[in-house]
Amino acid sequence: MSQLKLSYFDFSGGRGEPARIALRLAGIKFEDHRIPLLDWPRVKVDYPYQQVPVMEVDGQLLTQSDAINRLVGKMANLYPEDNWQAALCDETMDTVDDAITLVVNTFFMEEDDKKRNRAELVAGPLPMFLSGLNKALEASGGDYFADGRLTMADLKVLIWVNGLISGNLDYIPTSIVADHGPQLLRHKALIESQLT
Ligand SMILES: N[C@@H](CCC(=O)N[C@@H](CS)C(=O)NCC(=O)O)C(=O)O
Repeated sequence: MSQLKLSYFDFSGGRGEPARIALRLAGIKFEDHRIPLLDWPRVKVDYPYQQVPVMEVDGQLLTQSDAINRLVGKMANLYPEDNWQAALCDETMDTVDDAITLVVNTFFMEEDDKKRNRAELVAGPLPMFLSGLNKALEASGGDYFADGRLTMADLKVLIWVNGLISGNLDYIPTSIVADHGPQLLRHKALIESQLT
């Protein structure tokens, strides 16, 4: 059994959360290394590309959340074996990551810039991503994004949707998912029912 250590920030959600959930769900032992946000400016130089999540596997470092999600998904049987279904799973994770990047880019803006930038996201790009994912979910049968079963794609969408409706993102209305991706809320309920 490999020694696993997953480093990410000390909160629930974000790019590190799908791998945490998958490892827990599969009962795979790992060190859940949570970095306090206040420590980050001091410790970021210790991480490749100065970003997290980072997964350590027997002392070797793996960066990039979706590379980590694929690895963990294979370990946890939450990643499709079929090539086409695996591609759909990747497509969903990459789409969500594009949308995450748009919002993360606004995190450290001055308040006025943040307000204007987020209003622009709410006016176009975020509804576009939500309705696109809503359609993709319907096209794959309405319950799961790939393989007709729970995969890493579902966990990545769930965590992103939970962030959007959390009320923690100023200037992004919590109704945005209901307004532009209503099936994603049904999907959220289905996936969460399998995590308890
Ligand atoms: N493409 C990378 C992006 C990683 C990334 O931007 N991580 C953010 C947290 S979600 C981060 O480390 N931010 C801190 C910083 O850039 O200083 C991935 O998918 O892992």
